[in-house]
Amino acid sequence: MTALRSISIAELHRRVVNVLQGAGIRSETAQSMARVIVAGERDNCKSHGIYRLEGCLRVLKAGKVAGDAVPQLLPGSGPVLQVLAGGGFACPAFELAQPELVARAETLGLAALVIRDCLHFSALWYEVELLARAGLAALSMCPSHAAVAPAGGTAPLLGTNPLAFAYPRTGAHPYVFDFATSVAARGEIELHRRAGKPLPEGWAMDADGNPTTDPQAALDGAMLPFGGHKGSAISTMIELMAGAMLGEFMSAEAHREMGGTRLLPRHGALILAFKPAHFAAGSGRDPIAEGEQLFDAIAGQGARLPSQRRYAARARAEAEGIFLTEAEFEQLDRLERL
Ligand code: NDP
Ligand code: PYC
Repeated sequence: MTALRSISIAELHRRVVNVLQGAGIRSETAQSMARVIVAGERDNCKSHGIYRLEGCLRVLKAGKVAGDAVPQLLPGSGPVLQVLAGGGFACPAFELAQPELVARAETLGLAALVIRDCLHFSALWYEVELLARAGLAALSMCPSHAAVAPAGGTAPLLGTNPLAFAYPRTGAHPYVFDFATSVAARGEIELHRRAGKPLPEGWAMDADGNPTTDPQAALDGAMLPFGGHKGSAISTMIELMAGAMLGEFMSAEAHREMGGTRLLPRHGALILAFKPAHFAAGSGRDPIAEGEQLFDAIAGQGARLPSQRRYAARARAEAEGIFLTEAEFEQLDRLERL
């Protein structure tokens, strides 16, 4: 069994900021990126934790992200907010716009945040969970780079296109689900490759369109959408809503722009926020209490809620620190020395 050693959340944050600032990323952006990367480790979402650092540094070195971009929130008071990420990472753009998104959804009942021209490398639950903690239901989605074949197809066209949803709860962590619309996130395939482990069947096809369990052949070929034609359609919706509709890159264009999947994709992102009480007005019902009844009924069948594993990992990390392998500590040492 691999030996693990604990590091505090604050210390890991400090080290991640060091790595990012050392690579030339401006301080506020490095802080914002570290919050989301460390949250990934804290919640044991390994495919979007410190593993992502090398990808962030690689795209920076290639000159394909603006590490010094200062996001700009466009003025206005309507339901659609726009924040210009300026070819920078998405996290500081989201953080900048978040209070105004919450305020507008509170006032108008619903509001949408468009993040323009960003690199979105992180897990989407981070964004929707924050909005649900502010009492909003939220959806977040973005394209990625073409790595997934549409159901019935044989070549990469769609992105791994994540979709996250959150709903507020009383006295409990928000209900949150967040998944790639591919069978697994691309990061998971890369983690299997690094660990020398075969993929489960049904995740991918090789460059000739044949099913494969070899992670490298999958990375060179095409991933598959989850749920066959259903996942394929949801992924297509994300291309349309967070790509075509925003006038931003869809996954195939992002793929071309970045010269393949080696570099993080560049595109837009769409985050929708809803004030449940506005929608239930006149029904005489409490939409949050209604949600609680459903969650109780789900749990009553012995099923677990999505994010339950994540929240349990968080509680452990908050009590005992984050457990990393020696190889991960070495990775941090190496990246801090660059
Ligand atoms: P997972 O398959 O790991 O998890 C999907 C969701 O299902 C989670 O909310 C998870 O909760 C929940 N879940 C898992 N098992 C169960 C179960 N038995 N019962 C109930 N719920 C369950 O996600 P993916 O591998 O598809 O995606 C991983 C991450 O990759 C996501 O955070 C996504 O945002 C990110 N991503 C980001 C991209 C980007 O462009 N920025 C692109 C693609 C993916 P829990 O966590 O508690 O297990
Ligand atoms: O895991 O597929 C992925 C991914 C792409 C961009 C960020 N995460």
